[in-house]
Amino acid sequence: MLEILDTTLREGEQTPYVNFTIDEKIHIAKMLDQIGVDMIEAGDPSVSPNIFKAIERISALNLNAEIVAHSIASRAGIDKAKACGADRVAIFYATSKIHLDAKLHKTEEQAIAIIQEHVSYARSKGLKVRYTPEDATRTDFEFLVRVCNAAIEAGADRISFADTLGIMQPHVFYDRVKSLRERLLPCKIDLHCHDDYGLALANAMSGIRAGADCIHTTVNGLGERTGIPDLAETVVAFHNLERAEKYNIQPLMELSSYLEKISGFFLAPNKPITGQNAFSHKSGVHTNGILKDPRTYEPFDPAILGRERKIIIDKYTGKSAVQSRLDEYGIKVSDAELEVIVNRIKNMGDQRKQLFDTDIIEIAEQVTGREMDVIPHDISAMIMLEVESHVYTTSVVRRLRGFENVSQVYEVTGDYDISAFANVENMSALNNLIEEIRTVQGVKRTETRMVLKKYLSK
Ligand code: HCA
Ligand code: CU
Repeated sequence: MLEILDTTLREGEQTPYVNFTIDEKIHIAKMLDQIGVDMIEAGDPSVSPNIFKAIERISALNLNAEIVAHSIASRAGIDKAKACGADRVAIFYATSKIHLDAKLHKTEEQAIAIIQEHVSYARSKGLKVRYTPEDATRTDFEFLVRVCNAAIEAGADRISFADTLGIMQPHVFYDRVKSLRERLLPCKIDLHCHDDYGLALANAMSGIRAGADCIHTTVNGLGERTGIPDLAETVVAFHNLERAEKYNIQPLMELSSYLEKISGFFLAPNKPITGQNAFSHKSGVHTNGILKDPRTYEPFDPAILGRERKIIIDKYTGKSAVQSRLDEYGIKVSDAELEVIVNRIKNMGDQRKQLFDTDIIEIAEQVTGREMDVIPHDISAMIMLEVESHVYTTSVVRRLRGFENVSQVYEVTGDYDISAFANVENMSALNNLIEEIRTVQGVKRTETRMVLKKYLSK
């Protein structure tokens, strides 16, 4: 059965400019445990005192997940892994010729001796041991098998087959993992696939098919350079495509948004599963299909993630989508009026980027000559923010831009430092948004102004 090791707290914190506080790490670990990941790689305790403390606190939580500390092959590092209370130490030592020659200045025989010595040392301390041949996919295969079997003989019960540079392709990786499985002494095989060519999850899935046991993930695909497989994509892909259903899907979205906020590392809208556009439909042909039966253009129901589908109204929109939006508001129009409304929307879409329900209602008013007594479901609001004097305004702006509902952010002069334009579905969403904005570090005070009527620029 598939296993997942999430390494947001170790590999994820190796993302350029991303650092977590201890409390943030504890929150992440608890949510990962709710999702049901099998192992949490919580950090390398030798890197900094706070990383040590974070692993110590996470180990003390007694989560279901096994807690793994990462370490280079050093006795001091292994001692720290033991001292912080981790269940397992993951010792990494590179095995490719380029790493041995240029970085470690060791021969293959010396490398084997060092690895065996440190695996045995960690075992003697009562730790479970994973051994990672770093840069495994560029390592001579015969040597790789020898090193891994030496580590297993010394007491490692897991090997992490690391595609450190993300150079594999699914069919090549499949063959490699299959041979490795055949040639290794009994052990579990982890797959640590980097995403340099955008193939990380595809490689990992094919490695599991070839007989490996575990995939390494991070929330939002964080990690060195382009990161590793995203936790949500991995869980949902296995759940839907492979019927591996042991993980809890519902908290994935919340965890992804939480990571966006605390890391300042924002998802591209077209990112699968958790991206803003993952369940949005635009062209007339697509929206018409979706309105008749969502299965026409949705690979699965967004409700499994607690998400909703969205129909975008703009110049690509056809009559059926506009009619259904007007129906939502109880606005009745004739066929001829509908045609004019759709044309106006197309013209406006040609000039502007985004149409809100306020705009659509206004167009309906203009076309029919009747005043519509309806309140748009989506509410526009200006949120004014005062920033603490010791905080860079730009750092708050950066966080604000990560909120899905905040469309425009301005740094301004006057009593407030920032003005943000938000568009939300209803009052409670607006309330939540303001609450969340207040938790952003450096925000001292907010004032919200609801937009009653909007006048469109010509
Ligand atoms: C690195 C190490 C590593 C280790 C992977 C693992 C890699 O930062 O180079 O221990 O499973 O990608 O090789 O992240
Ligand atoms: Cu890595």
